[in-house]
Amino acid sequence: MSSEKEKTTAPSSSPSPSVDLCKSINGLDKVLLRESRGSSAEVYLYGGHVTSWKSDHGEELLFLSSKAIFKPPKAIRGGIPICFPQFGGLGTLDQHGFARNRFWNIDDDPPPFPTNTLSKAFVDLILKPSEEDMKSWPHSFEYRLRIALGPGGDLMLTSRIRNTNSDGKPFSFTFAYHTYFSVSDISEVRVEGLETLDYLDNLQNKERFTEQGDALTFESEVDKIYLSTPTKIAIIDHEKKRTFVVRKDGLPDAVVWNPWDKKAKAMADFGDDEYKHMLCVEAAAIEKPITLKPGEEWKGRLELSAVPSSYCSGQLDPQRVLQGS
Ligand code: TA6
Repeated sequence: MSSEKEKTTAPSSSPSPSVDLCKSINGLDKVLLRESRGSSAEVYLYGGHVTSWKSDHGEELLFLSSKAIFKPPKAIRGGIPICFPQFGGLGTLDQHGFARNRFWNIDDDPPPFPTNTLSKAFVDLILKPSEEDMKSWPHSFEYRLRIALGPGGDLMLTSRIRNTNSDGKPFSFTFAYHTYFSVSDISEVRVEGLETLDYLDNLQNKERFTEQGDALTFESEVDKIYLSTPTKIAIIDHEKKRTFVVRKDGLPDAVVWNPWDKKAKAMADFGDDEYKHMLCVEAAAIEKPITLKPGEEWKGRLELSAVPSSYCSGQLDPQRVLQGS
C-alpha cells in the first residue's frame, strides 16, 4: 500500500507471526498481519476490508485501484469488500449493503472459534448495526469476522452472523466476499470450475443462461452470478505462472466481474486501464437469501491460496486442484 506513510504502534521485527494495529495516512485504523514465512495482509477497520495480501516473497496478490478512495462513505475500490446485508441492487439498501462502509471494531472477546486454526496471525472484528442502520434495515445482528493468515500464506476470512433480534423476527440477507484478484493480463487469464453452470447475466437483466463447457476466458465486460457452484474455483494466470485457488463454505454462488474499458472510464475511483490487471471472483450467497431466526447464526468461509503453476509443464493441473483436497 505504497501511497501511505504508516505510524505503527509497535513494529514487530521478529519472524514470529504478528498482529499490529496502526494508522494509515488518512488516519484510518488498519491491522497488519504477518506470518513467520513472510506473507502478510492488511485489514482496514473501515469496512472490515482486506486491502492487501502478499505472498511470502512480498508479491501483492490482490488488486487495489491506484484511485481508491479511503474516505467514508465511499467503499474502498479493491481488496475484499464485504457485501452485506444485500448483494448488488437486490433490495432497498444502497448497492452492496452497508457493511463495506461502516467502521468495525476489534472483537476483544470473540466466542470460541468453530474450527482449530494453525494461524497465529489473525484478527477478530465485529460489526453491530447503528441506530441509523436500523432505520433502513430494522434488524439487530452481530457480525463477527475473523481474518487469518495460514502458515503457508493462505488467506482465510470467516464470517459469523447472528440474529439478535429481541422481537422474535427472522431476517434474510444476501452476501458476497467481493474479492479483486491481481492478474498480469486479463486476456491471458482462465477461470476453471464454472463450466456448464447456470448463471444470471447482470448485463442482460439477470436473464438465466448456461455456461459453455470450457474454462472462462475474457475479452469484454463480464458481470455474471454463477449458481450452485463447486466449493473450489481456480483462476489461472499464465503469464505469472500462478493459480489462485478459491475455496468457499456456506457460499453456494460465485460472481465473476470485470468492468472492461467503458465502465472503467466511468468509475472515478478506478484507473482507465486498470481493468487489464484485475478480476473479481466473489464467493457469494445470492440466489437463495440466508434466513436466520433470532438466536441463529450463519457461517460463511473463504480461503484463498496462491500456488505457482506452470500450466504447460503440468506442474499444476487446475483440474487436479479442483478434484483434489
Ligand atoms: O459484483 C459485481 C458488481 O455487482 C457489478 O455489477 C459492479 O457494479 C461491481 O459489483 C462493483 O460495484 P460497486 O458498487 O463497488 O461499484
